[in-house]
Amino acid sequence: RKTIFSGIQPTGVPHLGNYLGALQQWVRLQNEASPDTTLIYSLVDLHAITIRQDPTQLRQWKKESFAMLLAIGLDPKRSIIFHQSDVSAHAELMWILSCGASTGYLGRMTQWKDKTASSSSGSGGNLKLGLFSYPVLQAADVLIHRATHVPVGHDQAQHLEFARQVANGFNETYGGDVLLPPETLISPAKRIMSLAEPKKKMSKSHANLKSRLLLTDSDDAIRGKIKAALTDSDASLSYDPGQRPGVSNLLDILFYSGEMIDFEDQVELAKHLEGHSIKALKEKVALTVINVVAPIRADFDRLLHDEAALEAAAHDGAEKARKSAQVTLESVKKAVGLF
Ligand code: AQP
Repeated sequence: RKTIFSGIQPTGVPHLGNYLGALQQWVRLQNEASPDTTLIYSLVDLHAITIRQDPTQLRQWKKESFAMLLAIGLDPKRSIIFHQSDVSAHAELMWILSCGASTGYLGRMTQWKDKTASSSSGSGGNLKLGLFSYPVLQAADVLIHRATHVPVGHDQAQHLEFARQVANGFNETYGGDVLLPPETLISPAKRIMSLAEPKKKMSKSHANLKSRLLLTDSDDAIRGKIKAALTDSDASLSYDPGQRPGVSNLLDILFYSGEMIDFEDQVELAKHLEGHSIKALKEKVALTVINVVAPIRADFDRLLHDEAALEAAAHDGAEKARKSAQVTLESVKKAVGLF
């Protein structure tokens, strides 16, 4: 039996990168799952607070992100959708696992090294413990539900490898098969890059609002942001992410937003569009993105206004997730000798 688990941080309205890189796959997995597959999707708010958040803003983002998961097509009757902090077993298991997690290994995680390198002190003196131990919480998220398959973006593959090591380490230490090492399902979509700085990834929390296409953006906003997207002075079209990151990002967006059905890859798509100006490419990308975003936006607007239904769905999801988590937490506590 399969159990699929994945999470997204409620650190803002999800953008097209989140959708093409992760959320779209969550919906596909749900719609193609056999009846005995369990699907669990979490809004990982405990991860969100590894960076300081404004409480009012966080509450709002949690609500909006929940509505968005429904708007993209996740069905709360089929998938368990819940706020991570509603299920305290995630944090409890994290503590137990962190007692066996090596700080050396955590310090070698690419994301931590990147953050350390970019922190003002350079030595990580300013960085917080929660950010350092983030992969342990991520391991707990997956292991607490005995996930067999975890869909993630390329950047998360290392953290999943860590989760497998944590599970195997725990089983070796305490005997038996208490924790289940999960398999990684890498999303087929590449990272979508920022429209303003195409060498950086599109991100929810970047200060520049024009750098991302939100799943709530109006048609005009989408057209405007894509029109303003940074490209280069070469008037022709070619796919070359290293040399031409802006144009290549637009081709990636086009490819993963729907055009991939007809083309082998982005190089072939670029060839097909030979002779188009950058302006014409941008218009085509905008139309394609509008086709993806408009129905999601309409559902989102409707759902966000039905607070009672949203709360009921979150309550129901939390209850189911608590039940799923309880089974693992009890066997872990027993194995460790906590009862
Ligand atoms: N630009 C992207 N392209 C493709 N996939 C992306 N993901 C994020 N950005 C892109 C994927 O979305 C899922 C959920 O992401 P997350 O919220 O858990 O964390 P994140 O990767 O840190 O996302 P953001 O948007 O950049 O948020 P902030 O700004 O808060 O850090 C993941 O599967 C991720 O791979």
